[in-house]
Amino acid sequence: MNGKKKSTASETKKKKAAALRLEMMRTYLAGLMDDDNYQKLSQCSPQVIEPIFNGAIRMDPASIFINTGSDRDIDYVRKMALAKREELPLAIKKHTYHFDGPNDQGRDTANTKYLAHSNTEISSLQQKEEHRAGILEVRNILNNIMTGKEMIVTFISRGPVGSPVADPTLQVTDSFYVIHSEFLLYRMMTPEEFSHDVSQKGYMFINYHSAGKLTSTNVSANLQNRRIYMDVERFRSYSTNNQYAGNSIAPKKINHRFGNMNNLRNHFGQRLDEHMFITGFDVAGETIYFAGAYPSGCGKTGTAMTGTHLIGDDLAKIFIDSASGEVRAVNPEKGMFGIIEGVNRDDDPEIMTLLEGKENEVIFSNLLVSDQKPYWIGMGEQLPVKGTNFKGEWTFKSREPASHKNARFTLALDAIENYDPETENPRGVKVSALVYGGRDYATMPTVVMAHDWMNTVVHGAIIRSATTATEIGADGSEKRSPFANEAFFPGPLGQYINHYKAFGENQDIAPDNLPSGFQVNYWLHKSARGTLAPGEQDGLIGEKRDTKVWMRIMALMHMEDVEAIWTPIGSIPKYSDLKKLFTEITGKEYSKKTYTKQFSLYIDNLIKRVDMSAKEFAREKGMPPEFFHVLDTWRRDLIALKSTIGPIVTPDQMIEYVAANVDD
Ligand code: SPV
Ligand code: MN
Repeated sequence: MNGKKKSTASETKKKKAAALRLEMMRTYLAGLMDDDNYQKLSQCSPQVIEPIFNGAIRMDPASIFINTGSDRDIDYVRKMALAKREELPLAIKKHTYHFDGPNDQGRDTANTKYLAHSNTEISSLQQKEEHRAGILEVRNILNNIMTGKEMIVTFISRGPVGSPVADPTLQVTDSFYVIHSEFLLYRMMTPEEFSHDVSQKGYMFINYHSAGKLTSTNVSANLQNRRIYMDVERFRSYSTNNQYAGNSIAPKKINHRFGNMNNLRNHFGQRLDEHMFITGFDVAGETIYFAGAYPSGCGKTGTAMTGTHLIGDDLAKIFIDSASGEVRAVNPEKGMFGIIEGVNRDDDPEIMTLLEGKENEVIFSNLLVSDQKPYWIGMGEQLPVKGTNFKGEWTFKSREPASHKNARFTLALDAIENYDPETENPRGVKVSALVYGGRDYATMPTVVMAHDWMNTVVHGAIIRSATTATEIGADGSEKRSPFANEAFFPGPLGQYINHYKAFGENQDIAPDNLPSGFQVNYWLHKSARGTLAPGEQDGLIGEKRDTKVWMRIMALMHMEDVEAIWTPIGSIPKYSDLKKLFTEITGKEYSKKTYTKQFSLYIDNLIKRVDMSAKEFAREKGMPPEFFHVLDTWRRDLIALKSTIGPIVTPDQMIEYVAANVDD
């Protein structure tokens, strides 16, 4: 009796204290905003007001703008981005451009760190900072960072509004460019909708960003204090003194990492947050959706665009819908932040139409502007004699690159011709196949279909790529790139592999609904696959437009509409099927010689890859033995094949070998 009374008394006290704190927070925030914004703020639950208050008191802005995503609010954001010269106008009315500083053109991997407790394990491929020390360090940088500036608060749904897998995400920033970009890339919610979503889901991602002090040309001045710190214990991020979207726009890669961590902790073997496009193809009267992972800058957007039903080009939240027994996926984004180099009329007509169109909004970044027109390398047009680019005044004579390799365009997907309205379906779309695209010059055949789920996991885990301009300081050297997601997976790789394995083994997936797995490689070089003819230039064996054929053959292989050839590492398509598709889709004659180059097994290279991968993953803690069993089996079968046929095995030889040696 006594105890109960006491607890009621302490509860009343707690409630009173909470009410007082709320009152204090409201009063403080009211002092920083007009009535209109205060009205919008008052739709926020106390839980949502708290991080807004915390941001304001630390960063000390002159005023606060509450962005509800309404037309009126977004107009203000557009206007301010121009007024503050974070964006500048182009001749086409809805088009603008933005420059990041010359040293702020990619993700800053050196200063991107996970803040985690000592008992929270972080991937061996990532950087960890002790939680408390990291927070103290970044707090020092955040103190008063917004003095004299306006702080913008935005409420985002990382996924279709109402989707059970969408992450409620709060963005606090002083950059109107960031919010304008986020308007094109993400779904915005009202404070009321957001507060409701947070209370239903019991979590939110909280992101603080400041571009910091700006130079006279409006780029971040204090790069020495650039930090991208991610508190994975509380899903809060602190991004300071930067503007490049991969660092500043937290709902992209920063929150993608939180999504992964959340899955590991709360949805083990049930949800995957992947660095994947989602795109669909009409095949035999059905729409088949693929999700595909490619390391940054390795053709992911281009491949996504080959689909007739585009859902997304960068990220996928994949989950098991237990009601239907299907593996389904939503795009946490609704826009595209695409690499612009090499985008031209011949290769990317749909994108080009938008980049030149008058109807849709586009933000260009880090390219060349002359006479209010954007130019970039590989646009298929004569460059002007002079202009301004992200480094300043540019002249044709200077021989400096006109645009940065990581120059981008930002636009909303619904402007694109092959946009699929299913993008907004809170239940997502059914995923039939997972594709992993490495960038390797010599080893992996162009298309390989995994034998089973564990083989899919191995194919995803062993892809490698050359480093690209999406990361600062990239030198083009080859590195491992498990699932093209290693940069964004906070946990240890062993845990990730177990999580993937458990996902495919989840009993909630109906047997027919388990996605097929493929590894693709568009990057084979002529010199690595046979000798060059006298005078022949080295280069890629295939072309960009062949991607359509590779996607179609994978759909047919998945549907078992075509026969495939068994090999130790997976099955490969037959020449006759590809030849037909090449004629049908590209109008191109596909020679047997090219096919043989693209699909022969170079056994020594493959064994090297197997051994290297086994060695790398043996260093990871907690790896499932099944993973190594797959690699051992590949190795055993490759050696047997080599001893019968030799170090290079053509598809024709493979067919004969299978007939003689392999039981069905
Ligand atoms: C990538 O590099 O994978 C991108 C662009 O999609 S970034 O926003 O930098 O991550
Ligand atoms: Mn990406």
